[in-house]
Amino acid sequence: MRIGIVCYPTFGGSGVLATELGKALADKGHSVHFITYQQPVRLNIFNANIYYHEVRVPTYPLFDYPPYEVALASTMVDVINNHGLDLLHVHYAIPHASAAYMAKKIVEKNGLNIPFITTLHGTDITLVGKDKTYAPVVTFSINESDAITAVSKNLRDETYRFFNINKEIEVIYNFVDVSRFNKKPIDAFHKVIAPKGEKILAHASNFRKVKRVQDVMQVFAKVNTKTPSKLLMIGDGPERPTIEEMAKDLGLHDEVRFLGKQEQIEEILLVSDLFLLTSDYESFGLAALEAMAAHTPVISTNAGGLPEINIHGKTGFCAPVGDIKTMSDYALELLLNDEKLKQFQDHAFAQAQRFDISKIVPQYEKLYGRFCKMDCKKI
Ligand code: GMT
Repeated sequence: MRIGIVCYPTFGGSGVLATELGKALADKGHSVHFITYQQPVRLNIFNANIYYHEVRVPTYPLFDYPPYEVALASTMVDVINNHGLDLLHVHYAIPHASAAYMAKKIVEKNGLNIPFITTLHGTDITLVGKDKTYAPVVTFSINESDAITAVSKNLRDETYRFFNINKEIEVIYNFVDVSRFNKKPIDAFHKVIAPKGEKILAHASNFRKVKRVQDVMQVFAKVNTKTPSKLLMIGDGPERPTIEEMAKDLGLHDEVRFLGKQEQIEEILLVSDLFLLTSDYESFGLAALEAMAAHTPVISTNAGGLPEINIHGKTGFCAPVGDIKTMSDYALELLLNDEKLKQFQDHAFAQAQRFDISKIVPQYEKLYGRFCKMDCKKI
């Protein structure tokens, strides 16, 4: 099939997932056309089946806000016409679904029927999408999608709750390439981070308010009073300066390391004993799944779709949002009991295997197959 993928090219979960999906589809012989304003960060390989089309947004003195959505729709039309796409798969509703709708309508005038599939990822619904500034367009473009998928049952249910959706939303969970994470940890790396054999806790996110990174720091502060430990903060974003200050104020400057954005996140997760995700909301929590694939149990909140991924009492623990004490007690329950920690590590890895790329990508292929025209190249 010839598939157009539209996503945000950044480190955010939706962009990572879309890029990994495109790479996997290309490996299976499909032609994959990424349409974004920048080369996606995870698109770091050469594959003859992958094409990248940059959306250029010319500036003009009249524009306070250059019209990205118009440029995106026009690029989609161009790629559909010049590369004979069979379908478009857009990740994150805003503004990708409405741009896809516009592109679909434009090519329809030339007798082309291009289905578009919208995958909802989280904040496109729960935070940004439901804002009344965007809601009418989001509702319309979701309803106009030929198929809609959500990355968890929770996100599907939230979408029905917030918007007037008159179509089925199918759940296709996010995935992880377990083979990438299932490696031996690098000993030397462990020694550099924790020279005295301290326990290592990790957190990865885009440091936005929704992640409640202050809670990560507070949980760690409590853990650190009971057991020698280090905290690795992976990623970057608006809350980082505040949280760096907080680490200093708590006297944890030497125990916390800010690693910034990391492409080889698996190496860090592999040396970590626990992963912390204290978010206000996560539709899924791809970062938690990646941790589990690296045999790292997760202490998370029970918000959104997290309990669908992090099985309480098995792969880690879930606690109410903001409940620092419970989260730190759970963390210590594992960190102070090697046998229990090992059990949880095994369960975490087994859970990650259920979300392996080999199990989820065929679900997308099956979905695409429903819309594939008779003359569509099957592979
Ligand atoms: O986590 C973020 O803030 C980034 C955001 C995105 O769209 O890039 O992530 C959302 O999509 C991810 C991939 O499906 C999910 O794993 C995240 O849980 C979800 N984030 C939220 O719901 C806050």
